[in-house]
Amino acid sequence: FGHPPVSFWLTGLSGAGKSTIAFELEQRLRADGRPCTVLDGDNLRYGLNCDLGFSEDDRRENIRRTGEVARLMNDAGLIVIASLISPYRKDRATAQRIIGEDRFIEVHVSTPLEVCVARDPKGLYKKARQGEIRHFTGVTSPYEPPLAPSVVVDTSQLAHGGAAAELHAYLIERERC
Ligand code: GGZ
Repeated sequence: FGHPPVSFWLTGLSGAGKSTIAFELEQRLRADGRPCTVLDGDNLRYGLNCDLGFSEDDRRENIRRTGEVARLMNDAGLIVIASLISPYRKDRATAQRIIGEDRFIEVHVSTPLEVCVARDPKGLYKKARQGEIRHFTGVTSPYEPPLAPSVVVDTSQLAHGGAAAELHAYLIERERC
């Protein structure tokens, strides 16, 4: 291989399938023998980002820190798969600037809100609608879709595992050029 490691940045609503795609892609890259790691927003909030909530300022800091970690990991030779709602365009632009334009791959996990609400795997949409969770993305907090993502995947339109396969193929194609 010997290609400089990239950072996939998966953005999309809660329940869109970001974490599932991230861990499936990690498995595929590991099978290729490529060092990689997942930076999952929800997981990072238990450690590195446990002091942060969901206000606009806290999300900005969450994304900035995760971008800095992604950069360090890329520098150390790992492919990074970051999966965070990252709802604000300006915060994703910050992550891109930190990581480096040439190695930042923005992926919009574009599963529609109504599908995410119907899935509601953790019951969070229900709670948000009942007013039990504040600033919930898609309900009481905005989501700004990327204007020019490198890849768009909608898990409601793809077979199981299809999105990770698409991202895997995207990277192979990109490295062929
Ligand atoms: C959005 C929330 C909220 C609010 C808790 N808004 O689907 P999940 O549960 O497992 O993952 C979501 C996670 C979002 O963390 P991120 O670090 O990705 O968000 S951001 O990039 O916007 O900073 C969701 C859960 O946390 N969760 N409260 N109010 N998601």
